[in-house]
Amino acid sequence: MTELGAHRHKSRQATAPVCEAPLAEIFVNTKVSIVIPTYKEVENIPRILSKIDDLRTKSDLDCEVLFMDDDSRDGSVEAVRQSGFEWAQIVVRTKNPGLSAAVLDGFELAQNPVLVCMDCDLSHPVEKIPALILALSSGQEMVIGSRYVAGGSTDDDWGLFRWLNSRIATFLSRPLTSVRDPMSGFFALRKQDFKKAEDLNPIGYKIALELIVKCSFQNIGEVPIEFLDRVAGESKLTISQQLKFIKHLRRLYIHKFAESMYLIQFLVVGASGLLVNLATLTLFQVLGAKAVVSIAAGISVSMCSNFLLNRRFSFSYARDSNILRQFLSFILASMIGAAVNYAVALYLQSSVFLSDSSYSLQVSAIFGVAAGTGFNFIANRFFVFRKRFIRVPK
Ligand SMILES: Nc1nc2c(ncn2[C@@H]2O[C@H](COP(=O)(O)OP(=O)(O)O)[C@@H](O)[C@H]2O)c(=O)[nH]1
Ligand SMILES: [Mg+2]
Repeated sequence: MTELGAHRHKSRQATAPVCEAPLAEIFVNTKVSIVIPTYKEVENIPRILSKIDDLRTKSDLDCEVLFMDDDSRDGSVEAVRQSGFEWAQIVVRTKNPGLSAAVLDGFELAQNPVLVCMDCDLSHPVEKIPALILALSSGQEMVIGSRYVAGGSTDDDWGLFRWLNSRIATFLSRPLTSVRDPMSGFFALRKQDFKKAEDLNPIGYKIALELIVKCSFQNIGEVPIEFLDRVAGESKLTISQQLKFIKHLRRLYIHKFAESMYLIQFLVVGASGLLVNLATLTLFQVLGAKAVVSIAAGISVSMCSNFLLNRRFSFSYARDSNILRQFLSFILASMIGAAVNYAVALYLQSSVFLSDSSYSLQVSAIFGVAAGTGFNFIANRFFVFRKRFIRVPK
């Protein structure tokens, strides 16, 4: 394990036993399904098959290969057939296209207890598959071929943009996992663990990250890999895929930090309401409106924007409910929230501080705002935008 350079990420769990068995012994009992998502990879299919064939011969690895192709119609099907390898098959998908969906379908179809996912473009070194399996057999729940642990690397001609992109994506996923390279498309796990995944959502490109969060893996190993740029064919990673990543991240955050995510989004919306309030107020002022009108306009517009943003983001699960009913209860909750704010501030000022010592009014007001916001959050979460449970008729 150590000599293979696998790095462990653990959380409060006992250290997995280090496996000392030689490769061949491990492979006697390990059957592997290699799942390769493909879209227009006709040039790369024979190359990766020939590398996997070499590996099978050298290491006695018993594996099947499943190309999960999104109807490329570029000769990929023929390329797999012509290879003559009975252990390789291609599945042509015509519904629900997408890299992650293709990988998940492949994992469902896979016949063997160990699953490996890798790209077809030879960016991921086939020779590292044994190292992934070895680390898995030493007790890890998932093992990732990693560019960002000691010994790992990306191709030298990765442009600054691509490097930054990958690094920023990894940074944004940090609260979800301590894995150094959760964006990697090269990883191994057990089929039985994959089956435990809750509520998998095959959005975007980052299938490893999805599995790490949805399978709640605690014990993940990383094996350094040298990531090579593709030589043939083109990358399918587009700007729209990058935007999907933000959506994907938000869903994973909500999955992992459910209640605190509602609160964080509610507070961000509240802060945006302050900006909307000030902008509206200033606009009315510039247009020559009186102060009473400008202030009222600021409050009204920001309440509407807060309502709409909370409905769309903070409590998006409730956005199919009746909007008018929600809006009226939102106004009611805000009014009660304002009263709570007022009462707490007044009580502190008159009964606790008992004097007008320096800044006591401001301190009272801050506690008032905190109490009002807390009330507003609870009222919104459990009353205005409450979850509706639909009773299933018997
Ligand atoms: N089935 C399927 N495979 C895809 C799709 N998009 C990309 N792939 C495959 O996923 C792997 C990684 O894609 P690639 O374009 O190389 O992404 P990059 O390495 O991030 O530039 C390759 O094997 C692609 O052929 C898709 O929409 N469907
Ligand atoms: Mg690639």
